[in-house]
Amino acid sequence: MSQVALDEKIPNNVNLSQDKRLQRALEKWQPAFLSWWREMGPDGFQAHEVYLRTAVSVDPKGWAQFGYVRMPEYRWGIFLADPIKDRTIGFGDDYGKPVWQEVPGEHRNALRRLIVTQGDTEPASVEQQRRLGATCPSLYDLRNLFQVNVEEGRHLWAMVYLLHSYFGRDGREEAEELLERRSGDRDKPRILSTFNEPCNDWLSFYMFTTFTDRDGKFQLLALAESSFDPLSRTCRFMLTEEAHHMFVGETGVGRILQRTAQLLREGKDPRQEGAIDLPMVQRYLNFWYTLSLDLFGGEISTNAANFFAAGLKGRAHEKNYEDHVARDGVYRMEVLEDGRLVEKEVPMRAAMNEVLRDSYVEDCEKVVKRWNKHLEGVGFELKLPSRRFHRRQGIFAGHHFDPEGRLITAGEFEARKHEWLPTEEDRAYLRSIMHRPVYTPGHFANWIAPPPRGINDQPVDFEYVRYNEA
Ligand code: BYC
Repeated sequence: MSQVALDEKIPNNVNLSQDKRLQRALEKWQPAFLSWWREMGPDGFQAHEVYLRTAVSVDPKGWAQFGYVRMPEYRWGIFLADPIKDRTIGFGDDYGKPVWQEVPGEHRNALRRLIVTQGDTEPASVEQQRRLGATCPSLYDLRNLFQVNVEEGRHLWAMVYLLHSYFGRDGREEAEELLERRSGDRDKPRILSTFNEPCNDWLSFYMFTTFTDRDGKFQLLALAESSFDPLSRTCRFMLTEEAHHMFVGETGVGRILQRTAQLLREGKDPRQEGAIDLPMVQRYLNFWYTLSLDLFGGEISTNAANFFAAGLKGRAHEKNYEDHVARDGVYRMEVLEDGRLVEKEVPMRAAMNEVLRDSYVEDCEKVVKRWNKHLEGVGFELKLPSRRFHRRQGIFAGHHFDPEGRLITAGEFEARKHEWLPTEEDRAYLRSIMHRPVYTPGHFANWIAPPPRGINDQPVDFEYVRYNEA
C-alpha cells in the first residue's frame, strides 16, 4: 500500500508510513481486530451508516470530523497529543529528571502491565454494550452508543500502538490477547472486575458511561502524568474523547430524570406511565458507582506506591499538589480493625489509589448535584452512597455496610439489599419498557426526554443512523 493510502486508511501522527516495524505488527493485528469487531462489536448494526465523528489529526479542526460511516469501515487511527518541550518527570523518586522516550528496562514489566490493564477495558466495554442497539430509545441515542463504541475501539488501538512500538515480541503477544479475552467469560474474562458485569439496559449504559468512563478519565489523568512520554501523550489525547462518553452518560440519566420529574409534577405515577421511578434510578446509581469505585484498586496498595515511586503513574493534575515526591507524607483513612472503623495513618505513597479515588468522588458529587437540579420540587434527591458500601475490592470487600457507610451484618444487608441495589424485578421492568426500540428520527421512548439539541449542530430529528443497501 502507498504511504498516502496507508495514512488515509489509518489516520495517525506517529509516522506510520515510515515505520516498517509498526506496519508489520499491524498487518497481523488489524485483521484480527476487525474480526473481533464483527464478532463482538455492536450486534446487528455492522452494515448501517452511522453519523460518527472520526479523529484525523490532533488539532482542534481535525480531531472531530463528522460523516456517515459503516462501523467496520471506521478509520481507527493512532494519535499522540503534541509533545511538551523539555518535559521533566513530575513526581516520584526521579522528580525533575528528563522524561523517557523509551521504556527503562527496570520498569518494563510494570509499564506493560499498566498498559495492558488500561487496554483491556476498552474492548471489554464494547462487548458489554453490544446488544443495546436492539432496545435503543432513539436514533440520537443509538448514534451516541456507537460513537462511544468506536472510540473505545480507537483507545484499544492507542494501547496496542504502545505495545507494538515499545515492547517487542511480548508486546505483540499481549496485543493479541487483548482480542482474545471476553467480558464475562468464565475461562478468559476481562482483567478488571467491573468489565465483566453485564450492561444490558440503557439505564445501566448511562450509569456506566457516567461512572465507569469517569474512572477512565481519572486513570488516564494519572497515566498522562507518566514519565514514559509516549504513554503520557497517548492518554492526553484519549482524554479529549472520554469527555463525550461522560456527556452521553450524564445527559442520558439527566433526560430520564427530566421525564420522570415531569410526570411527578403532573401528579402521575411514573411506573404507570412506563417511565423509571426515582428509587430505581438510585439503585442503579448505587450499583454502577460502587463497582466503579472498585476500579481504583485497594486503599492501601504496594503496587500504587511502587508505580508512584518509579514515576509510572501519578495523581490527577499532579501539578496541583505541593509535594511531588511524597516520601514522608501520610494519609488519614478509616479502616476496619477488630470489627470497628478506626482512623489510621497510612504512608502517602501507599495511599495513592485512595488519593485518586478522592478526586473521582469529588467529580461524581458534582454530577449528582447537576442531576438533582432536574428534581427540584419533586421531594426526592439522588445521593452517592458511602465509598464503603457494596465494595468487592480493597479493605471493605467481604464486609457489609449500608449506603450511609455504617457497618452492618450480612443478615441485615441481605434483608435490605433490595432497597439499595437493582433487583430482578427492576431488571424485568426495564426490559418491559425497553423491549421495543425507537428507530424513527425525532421520536423518543416514553421513559426519556429528548435532548435539547442534536449532535454537531444537526437537528434532534436528524437521521443519525440509517440503512442503505448499496
Ligand atoms: N478488578 O494494589 P491493588 C477505562 C487487583 S477504565 C480486578 O489494590 P493496584 C474505561 C490488582 O490488579 C480505566 N482486579 O491495585 C472505562 C492486583 O493484582 P495482583 C482503566 C483488581 O494494582 C469505561 C490486586 O488486585 N485503567 O479506561 O494498585 C469504558 C491488588 O491490587 C481490581 C486502569 O485501570 C479490580 N477492580 O490498582 C472503557 C489504569 N483492583 O498484583 C474504558 C491501569 C485491583 O495481585 N491500571 N485488582 O495480581 C491500574 O492502574 C491498576 O491496575 C488498578 C489496580 C488501579 C486497576
